[in-house]
Amino acid sequence: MKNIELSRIFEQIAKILKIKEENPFKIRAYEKITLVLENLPIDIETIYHQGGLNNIPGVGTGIAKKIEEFLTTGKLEYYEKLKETIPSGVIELLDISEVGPKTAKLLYEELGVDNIEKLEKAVKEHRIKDLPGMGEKSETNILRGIELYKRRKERFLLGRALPLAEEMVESLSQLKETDKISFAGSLRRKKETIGDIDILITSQNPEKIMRTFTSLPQVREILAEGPTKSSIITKDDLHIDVRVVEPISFGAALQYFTGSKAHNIKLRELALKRGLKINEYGVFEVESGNRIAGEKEEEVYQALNLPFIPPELREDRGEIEAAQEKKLPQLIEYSQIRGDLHLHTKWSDGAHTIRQMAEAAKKRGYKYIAITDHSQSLKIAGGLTEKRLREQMEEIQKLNQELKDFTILSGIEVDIKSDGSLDFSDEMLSKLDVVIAAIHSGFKQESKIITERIIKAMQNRLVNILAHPTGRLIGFRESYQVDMNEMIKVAAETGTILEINAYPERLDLNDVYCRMAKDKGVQLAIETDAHSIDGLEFMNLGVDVARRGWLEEKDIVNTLPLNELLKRLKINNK
Ligand code: DGT
Ligand code: CA
Ligand code: CA
Repeated sequence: MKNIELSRIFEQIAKILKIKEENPFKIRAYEKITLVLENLPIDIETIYHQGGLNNIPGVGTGIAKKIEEFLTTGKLEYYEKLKETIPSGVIELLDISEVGPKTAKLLYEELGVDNIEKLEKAVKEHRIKDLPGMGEKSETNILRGIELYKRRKERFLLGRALPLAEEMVESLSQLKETDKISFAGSLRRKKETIGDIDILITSQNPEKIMRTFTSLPQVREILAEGPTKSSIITKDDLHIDVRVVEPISFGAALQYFTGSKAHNIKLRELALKRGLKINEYGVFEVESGNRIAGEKEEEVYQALNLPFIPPELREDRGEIEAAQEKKLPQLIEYSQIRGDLHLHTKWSDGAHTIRQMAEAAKKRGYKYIAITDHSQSLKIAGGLTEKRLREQMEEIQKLNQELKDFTILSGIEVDIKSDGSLDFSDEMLSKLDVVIAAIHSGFKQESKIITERIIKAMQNRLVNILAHPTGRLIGFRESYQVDMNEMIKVAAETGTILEINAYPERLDLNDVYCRMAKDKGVQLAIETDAHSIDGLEFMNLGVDVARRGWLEEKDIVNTLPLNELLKRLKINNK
């Protein structure tokens, strides 16, 4: 989705104009479009292709042209020119949420601060508090802003890191010197964001591996290069560590470097109680010093009389205790997914036809999909009126007669309006196979109001699934202030299925809430919310989240065969 990227550019434009003390109305227009884009639930590219830019509130001809330019060329001439009119470091200062344009200008003019490093230094030397309008509190705030900025820059979305890392592993595994190779660290645990990428290799020729790794075309900067360990930064800003270990230690190293740290600490304590020592080289008897495991990762757990613990569970959230009691969950696997229940098409804001989506889904081995376009209130997304929805249902019926061994379900992503009522009559909703309800506005309502609003929608017996339940966009937008205990309780009472939205920036519900939901007997659906054929690919990210949330096949409704799924959707316990 280019929405966030574009909104950042317009935000920057507004800020630069502010530094330059330009026309306030012009600045206001850019601020407005920033906000609109940030909250736009639909892909701006889709809207553009459907000729709908002018229907977006706050988009006049000038801004529409700029959006078009950015979408077609990947650049914005006006912005590039504007940036040249002030030192680039001063604009960088604006990336810190606590530094506004006025402050940036002040810092630059009074103290010569023109980058973040200098800013941090100035704060720490308490040179800021005495500037006009500033104080000790400003220094604390700016310092916190710098921390946040650094953290945001340091972590990558799983969905972005994974393909890049896979490409890197692919390159390295093709070397004839590479024997075994695996990810470790947070990437192997499939955490939603990744700090750095850890790769382990066994080889007879570590030097050759190091040389090849540090000279791969993806490398921008070499941070460290040693005989068995190197670190680099890629052109996409990813930080990658590669270690070559002895074959006899590969399992122990994999276990150690997969982490998490908390899991490993717990495991080491357990080992010590049994007179054993675990480290990245193996498992050893403390007294004799004898090695009893290390080549295979399973052996490390076996040495402690534990079954293998899947990497996704290794967070010290009770997995070691569960393993001791032989109560580890049988985690859901991608191959168990039989269909995708949240898809958009050209009928609203998607890029492909129903037939194209169905054929792509069939190719993935699915048995069914649900078409769930937007409802009428969402005009900018080309939301369907009741009439259009009926026409769509007819088209789906016809397609189903043609398709063999595959079924398209008729559904809708019905908008939950600001008072919790739904965008269609019960009469209309009752004709559909799948009803997904979701919020697309009023994200900032206070907790009590937004909780009641969502609950009201879940209590409608025709609502099957609640989509992207918390609304967060990782690194960009916080969750709604919804009371999660309450939401999960009502989902359990009403039989409402909660979505795990597999879109990389969403992953919503997250792992922790998934587990909370499961513990209360709530079922979930893993859905891509795809707006194009490519979007179907993110299903595996949703499965990763579900696995981190301890979910099993029985917890996920889209593992059911079609007839059972239809029964489940009808009953809904309501
Ligand atoms: P990240 O990179 O921040 O997303 O998270 P991780 O978990 O990949 O952390 P990283 O890259 O610093 O280290 C990889 C693994 O190595 C970590 O999960 C556990 C292990 N490890 C690193 N340092 C220590 C340590 O001081 N003690 C123990 N027990 N394990 C460590
Ligand atoms: Ca890491
Ligand atoms: Ca690391």
